[in-house]
Amino acid sequence: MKTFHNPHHTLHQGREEMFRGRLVPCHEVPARLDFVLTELQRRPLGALEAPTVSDAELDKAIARVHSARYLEFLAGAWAEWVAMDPANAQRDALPSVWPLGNPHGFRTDVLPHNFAARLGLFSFDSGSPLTAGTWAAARGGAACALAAANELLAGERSAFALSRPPGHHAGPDFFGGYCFLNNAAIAAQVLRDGGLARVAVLDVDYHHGNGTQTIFYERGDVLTVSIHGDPATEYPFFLGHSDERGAGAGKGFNLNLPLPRGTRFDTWHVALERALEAVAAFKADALVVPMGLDTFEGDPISGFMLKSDDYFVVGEALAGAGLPTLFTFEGGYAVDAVGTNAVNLLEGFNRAV
Ligand code: Q9C
Ligand code: ZN
Repeated sequence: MKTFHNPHHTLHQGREEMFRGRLVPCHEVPARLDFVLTELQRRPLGALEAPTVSDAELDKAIARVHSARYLEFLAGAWAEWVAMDPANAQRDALPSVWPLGNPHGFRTDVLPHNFAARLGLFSFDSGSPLTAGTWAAARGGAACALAAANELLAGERSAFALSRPPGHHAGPDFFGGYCFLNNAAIAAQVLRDGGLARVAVLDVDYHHGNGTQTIFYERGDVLTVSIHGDPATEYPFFLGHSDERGAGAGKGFNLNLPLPRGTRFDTWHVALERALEAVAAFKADALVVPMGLDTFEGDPISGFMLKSDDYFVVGEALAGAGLPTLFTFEGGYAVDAVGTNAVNLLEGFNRAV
C-alpha cells in the first residue's frame, strides 16, 4: 500500500477553536500527522511519497466536488482577512454569524460583501479556524486524495491519502468540523470519472460524515455509509440519523448507523458488519474509507471505547470486502496514540489481503 502524504500540512495550524463557551487550543494539530508518519517509518506498509499531480488535474478534481463560489472564497480568504486589518495576520479567522438554512428565511443566494458574513455563509461551526496556510494545506490534501485514487485506477489494491486538515465534514460549499476540502469525496469522484461505475464510501470516524453524505445524497452511483456517535448527543448534531436514506436517484444509497456514546468494540463491530453487507449488496467497484481514529477509548473529544488492538480487526474486516480500497485520514485526537491506531488498522488490512 502506497502512502501519499501532504508535505504542506503544517501550513494549516489553527491557534484556538470555540469549545464549550471558550476559546481553547485546537485539537486538530500538526503533530497528529507526524505521529502517523513516524509509525509508518517504523512499520512500513509500502512506499511513502508526496503526491505529484498537475495543478490543472488537481483544480479539476476539486471543482468536481466543491462549488466555484466556495473555492473562490477559500482561496482568497486569508488575503482578504489580512487586508481588513494588518493585525489580523496574528489571529485566525473564526466565523460567528450564520444564515440558518430553510425555512428560516435567510438568503444564501446573495453573496455578502462583508468578509465575516461570507465566512459564516461558507461554514457551519466556530471550531474550524481559517489560517494563513489553510488553503495551501487543504489543497495539498486534495492532491493526496487524487494521487491515491489514480493509484487504484492503475490497478493497485489499496492506497492511503495521509493528510490534514481532515475532510469528511466539508460539503459542496461549506467548511466545518476542522475540514475544508472533502478528500474522501474528491477521491470517490475521481474514481467515478476514471471509469468505475459504483463507488462506496464507508466512514468509520467517530463523527458522522455529514459533508460526504450531503455531496452524494441525491446520487445512486456513490453509496455513503457512516458509523458514528448518535447525532442526538454527538457532533455534528444536525445530520446522521438512521432515517436519512438518500433522495431522488440517491434514495436507498445512504446508510447511517448511529451508536450511543460509550459503545464498545463488540457492538461497534456488529455495525461494521452491517455496513459491509450494504457495500457488498451495492456491488461497489471500489471502496473509500474516511479513516477517523477518534473512536479510540482515549480520545479527548469522543465517546466510543475502541482499543488499539481493535484496529487490526477493523482493517481485516475492511479487507474482507475484497475491493480496491482508498483510505483518507480524518479525526483522532489522542495524539500520541493516533499513529499506532492508524497503522494498526492499515496493517490489519494489509495482512488480510
Ligand atoms: N465548536 C473530525 O473528527 N467539535 N472532526 C466541536 C465546535 C468538533 C471533529 C467544536 C469536532 C469535529 C474530522
Ligand atoms: Zn471525527
